Amino acid sequence: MGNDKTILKALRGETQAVPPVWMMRQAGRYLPEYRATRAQAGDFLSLCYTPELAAEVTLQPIRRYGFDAAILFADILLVPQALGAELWFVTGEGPRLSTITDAAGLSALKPAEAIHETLSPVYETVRILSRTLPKHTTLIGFAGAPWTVATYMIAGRGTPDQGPAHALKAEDRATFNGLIERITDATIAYLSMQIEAGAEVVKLFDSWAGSLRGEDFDTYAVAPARRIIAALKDRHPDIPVIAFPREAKDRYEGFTRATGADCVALDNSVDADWAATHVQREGCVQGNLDPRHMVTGGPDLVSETRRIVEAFSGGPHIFNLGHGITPDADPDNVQKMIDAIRG
Ligand code: 1CP
Repeated sequence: MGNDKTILKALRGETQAVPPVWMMRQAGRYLPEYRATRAQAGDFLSLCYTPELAAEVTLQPIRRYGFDAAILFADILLVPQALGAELWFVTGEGPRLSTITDAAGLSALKPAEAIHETLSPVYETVRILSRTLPKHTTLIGFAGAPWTVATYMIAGRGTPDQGPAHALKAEDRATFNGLIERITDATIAYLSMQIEAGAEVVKLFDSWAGSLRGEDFDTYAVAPARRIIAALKDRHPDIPVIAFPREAKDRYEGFTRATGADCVALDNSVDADWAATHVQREGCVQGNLDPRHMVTGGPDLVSETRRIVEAFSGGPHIFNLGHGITPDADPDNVQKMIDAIRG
């Protein structure tokens, strides 16, 4: 069952005349129905932890646009919270967490196996979705990659250059490595449970991979992804994994092979023709339309969409944006993008 789903075909390496499409942050504030459900939930974390409402916002973009995949509605910062960090969201600013700055902070965290107590509502959201999604729609689960999650746990917030995480790495390597290891173990446990609940694909978001250079990229972007993917493949050999080492630049080349991922997601700084030659020959690629086209629309949106479809037409491709759609996007532009792909 489900083997002819377009997303799964692409992830098995099939080239398709019309690429399947979904969008990062497709359930989000640009949609009036999302804003209404979010208001009903009261706040962002209540939305994440109320399975009926999280499932509802996951389904909204599927109903409106008929995307080929739905992505579980949750957040990468739920894992730090499940490990014992404090997490809250400041309206108009973003997430805040208690910080980990030394060995004592690391040892105060809960063991990786303890995360399920906090995260069980997320698994219930996955179960609801696997019952209610249209038969041809693929359900994608996700987690943050260890480096990206660590940057938030160390700084307590999003940072432009991930400075506090780089500083801890330089000054207290043992604590830093211990944190990466704890997040890696928790991520394996978390994604395994999402798969057991019904996720058909999982995606690892390494949004800040681009600030890792040289050997650090191998140690903190490649190696944890490889370990997570190997552990998941061991338990669930048929579940494909999408890796997103955002802003990895030339390190996109070889990432599929080095990590065992089935697909690499490309941000919008990567040239599509370069990626078709250097990345797509190793496997499926996903991406890479600049999300600003969802705000500006017009003829550029259509020509850029067609250019990307054309560039990747010689191999397996899942159409997506290079990063999440922004709250100021026009919902009509999303339909124009889909029409340009399927048209
Ligand atoms: O006010 C709101 O409604 C909150 C906005 C929002 C949303 C819609 C946040 C806060 N998280 C989410 C959902 C979310 N986050 C999803 C759901 C599924 C979907 O794509 O539709 C996913 C996959 C994420 C992943 C996520 N959260 C990432 C990785 C991807 C990326 O965008 O780079 C990151 C870095 C986060 C942290 C986070 N959560 C929310 C915000 C505003 C941020 C970024 C904070 C920062 O760096 O300052």
